[in-house]
Amino acid sequence: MKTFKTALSVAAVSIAACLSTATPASAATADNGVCETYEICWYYNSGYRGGVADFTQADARYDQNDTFHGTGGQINNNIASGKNRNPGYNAIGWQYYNWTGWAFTLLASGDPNCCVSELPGAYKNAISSHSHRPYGT
Ligand SMILES: [Ca+2]
Ligand SMILES: [Ca+2]
Repeated sequence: MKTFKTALSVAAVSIAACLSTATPASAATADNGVCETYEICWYYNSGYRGGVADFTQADARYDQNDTFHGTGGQINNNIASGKNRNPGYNAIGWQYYNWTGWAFTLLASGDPNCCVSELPGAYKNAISSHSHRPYGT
């Protein structure tokens, strides 16, 4: 019986893993400080400068432990510019945790609106989570 229960919990974990990877497929390594193909990359300064935060998955909450690589501190409410390097997915930055408030979209890479060298007024230093959506939807 114990073995059976273990098998069940492994199956549950596998299902959860599948659900959480509904966002971009990736050959990139998230959170290594390098902005790679398939990633969304946020920068502490405008012009894609200062510290970088590189993601392959959605993140519902930039908390205290989420910091830029290199210059800069916490990601939350500190993003000044961003690049979407995923060709299949738009990246959407949100005002608040859990993908709420206003949304600022970076279209898929290859689109002229994939990247913004300086977030406009109210969006700058205000993004707190991000999600993905297939390009063209
Ligand atoms: Ca990376
Ligand atoms: Ca915010």
